[in-house]
Amino acid sequence: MSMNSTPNGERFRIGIFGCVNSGKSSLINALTGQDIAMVSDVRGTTTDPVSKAMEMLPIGPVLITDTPGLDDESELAERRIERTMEVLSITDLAILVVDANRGLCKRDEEIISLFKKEKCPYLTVFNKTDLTKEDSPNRESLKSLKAGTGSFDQRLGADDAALENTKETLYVSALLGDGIDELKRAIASFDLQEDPAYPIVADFVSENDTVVLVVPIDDAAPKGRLILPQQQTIRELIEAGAFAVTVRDTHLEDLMQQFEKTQITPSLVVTDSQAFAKVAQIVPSDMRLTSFSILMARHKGILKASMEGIKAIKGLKDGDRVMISEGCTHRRMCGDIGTVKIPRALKKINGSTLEYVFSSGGSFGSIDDLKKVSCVIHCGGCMLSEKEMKRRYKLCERAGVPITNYGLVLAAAGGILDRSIDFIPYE
Ligand SMILES: Nc1nc2c(ncn2[C@@H]2O[C@H](COP(=O)(O)OP(=O)(O)OP(=O)(O)O)[C@@H](O)[C@H]2O)c(=O)[nH]1
Ligand SMILES: [Mg+2]
Repeated sequence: MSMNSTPNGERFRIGIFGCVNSGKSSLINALTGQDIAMVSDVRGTTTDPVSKAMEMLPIGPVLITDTPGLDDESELAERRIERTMEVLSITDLAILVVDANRGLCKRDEEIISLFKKEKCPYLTVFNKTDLTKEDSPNRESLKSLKAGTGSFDQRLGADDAALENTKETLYVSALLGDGIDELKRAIASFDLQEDPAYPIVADFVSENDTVVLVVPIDDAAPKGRLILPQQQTIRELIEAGAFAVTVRDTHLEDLMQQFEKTQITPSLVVTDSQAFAKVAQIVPSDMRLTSFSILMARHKGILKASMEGIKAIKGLKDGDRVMISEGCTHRRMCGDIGTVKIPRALKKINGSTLEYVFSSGGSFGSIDDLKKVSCVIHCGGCMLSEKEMKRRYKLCERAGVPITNYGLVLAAAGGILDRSIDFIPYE
C-alpha cells in the first residue's frame, strides 16, 4: 500500500497549537523532515489551519494540522476559540508548543483548558531550548536544560495544576532538531486504543448459554469470510464459555425447530439488521433478539447518541435533508440498503417526504456540511476504524445534527426496536 492510499479517516491526527511565534510551524517541519509549513519571525504567519497527510516514522500514517498562533495580547476572540475547538474535535493528540524562553503564559493555560474541555490528550513541548538569552528570566534553568523529557516545568514558569493532564512534557529545539526523536517516540507510544465502552455481549450472556447468530449470505456479504462484528461476537461468546450457533437466515426456522425438539432454549438471538424483520417473525416474542449493529454501537459507545438520532427522525418534516453515509472505500458492500431500504424505512417511521444527500468512503463532510442537514444515517461502519466512527459522531454532536445507524432505523421501521434493546444495559 502506498503511503497516500491510507484514507485520512484512518490516519492518526495530530494538532499543533500554541501562541504566535512559539515555533509550531518549525516543529512540524522538524517532525516531518520537510519544509511543509511556512516559518517566519513575523508574528501570525500561519493564518488558517493547514493539514498535511504523511508517513511519520515510527508512528505511521498521520494527518498533522498546523494552526494559527493564538495572540497573547488581545482577548481570545470567540471565532478563534471556535476554530481551535473544531480542529480539536477531530484531533487524536494535541501538541502545545510553548516558547521556552517565555515559559507557560496565561494564553497557554487557556489553550490547555480547551484541550481539557474537548477531552483531548496532549503533550506539552517547550521549544527554542537553544536560546539562552542573557536577559532571559529562565536563563539559568535553560542552560542546564537538556533536550528531551524533563521536569523543569516549575522553573520554566509552568504551574502544576495547568499541566496536570498532560501526557508528557518535552524540551526541544525545532531549529537544531534537538529532542525531536524523543518527541516522535512520545507520540508513537501514545496509546491509540481506547477501552471499548462495553463488551459486545459478555455482560449479559452467561457460561453455557446458547446464542444464535443469524448471518445472511447474500450479495452484500464479503466472499469467503465473516465481517468483523460477526467474528468479534463469536470470539467473545467462545471466551465467555457460551455456545455460538451461527446460521443463515434461510435456515433459522429449521434450527429453531431442532432446538424445540431437543428442548434447548437460546438465551439470545443476534441478527444482521437486513434480516431483522424476517428473523423477528421466526424468533418467539419472549426470546431476546437484537442485531449486530445495536451491539456494536454499544461496544463503541455510540448507542445512546444513535437512540437520540432515532427520536429525532420522528420529528423530521417534508423537505428536510437527510445525509446517508457509508464507510466503504472501494466496493459498496451494502448494496441498495442506503439508496432504497433506508429511505423506505424512514418513510415508514416518519411519513414525511425527505431529501437525501449521500456520502461514502473517507469523505464524511465538514462541520459546515453537516450543519446543512437535519439528520445523518450512517452504516454500521464495519470498514471504518472505531476511532473514525467516534470522530464522525463527535463531528455531528459539534454540528448539532442527530446521527443514527442503519440497524436502528431498520429495527424502528419494523417496530422491533424496543424489543431489541430493552434487555441491553447502556448509557
Ligand atoms: N532559536 C530558535 N528559533 C526558533 C525555533 N523554532 C522556531 N524558531 C523561530 O521562531 C520564529 C517563529 O517560528 P514559526 O515556526 O513560524 O512559529 P509559529 O508558531 O508557527 O508562528 P505563527 O504561525 O506566526 O503563529 C521563526 O523565526 C523561527 O525560525 C527554535 O527551536 N530555536
Ligand atoms: Mg506558523
